[in-house]
Amino acid sequence: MKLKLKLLGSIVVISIVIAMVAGYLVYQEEKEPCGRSVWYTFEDYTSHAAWEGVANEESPVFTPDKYMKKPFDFNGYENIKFSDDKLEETRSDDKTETELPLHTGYPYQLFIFKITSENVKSISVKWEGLGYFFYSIPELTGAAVYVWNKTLCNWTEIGGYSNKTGKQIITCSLTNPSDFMDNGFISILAYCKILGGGESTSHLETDYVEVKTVS
Ligand SMILES: [Ca+2]
Repeated sequence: MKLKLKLLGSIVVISIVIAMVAGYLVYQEEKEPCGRSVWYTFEDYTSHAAWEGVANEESPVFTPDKYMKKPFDFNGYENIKFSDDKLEETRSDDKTETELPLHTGYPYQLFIFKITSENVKSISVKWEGLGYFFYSIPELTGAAVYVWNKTLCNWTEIGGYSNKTGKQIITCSLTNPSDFMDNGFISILAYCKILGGGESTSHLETDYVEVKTVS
């Protein structure tokens, strides 16, 4: 009788453990229905790359390679790898002397991320920075962020702002990642919307930029 009770007790204990493990596994399955998230930042700038330049057009019209004017240097990458109020600046008078008209245009920064995630279901982009002609006059501020859409062969604007002073954060989630991943690369363009001219320079500054993929 004692042996039977012991056996019954053991069966009950084992059943409870199995039920708990099964419950835990179901919970894990429900807890992560969206899969795995991976963040890409310029902490790793051997995989990703950034350039800066000054454009003549009010909005981007060329393919990403045309915006690869001046590569970021070490300090440039250091400034954009964290959201820490250390900003990398590009000014409208940063043009080389061979480019005319001198000191006129829209400063921009191009960020290209190499994405190694597989079966990507969505892409989120975050940019922190500012564009301005006069930092302290809201009417003279403005920037926009674009992502290269290889399907449309054009830049898709994912956000922008104007009439605000201080650092701004622009975020966007893209649910059709195949349009934006070009051979595993995503191109993001931050663009000052204020024309700089002569000695009155306009500025584009980036504090931080990141891409998150969900697979
Ligand atoms: Ca920073």
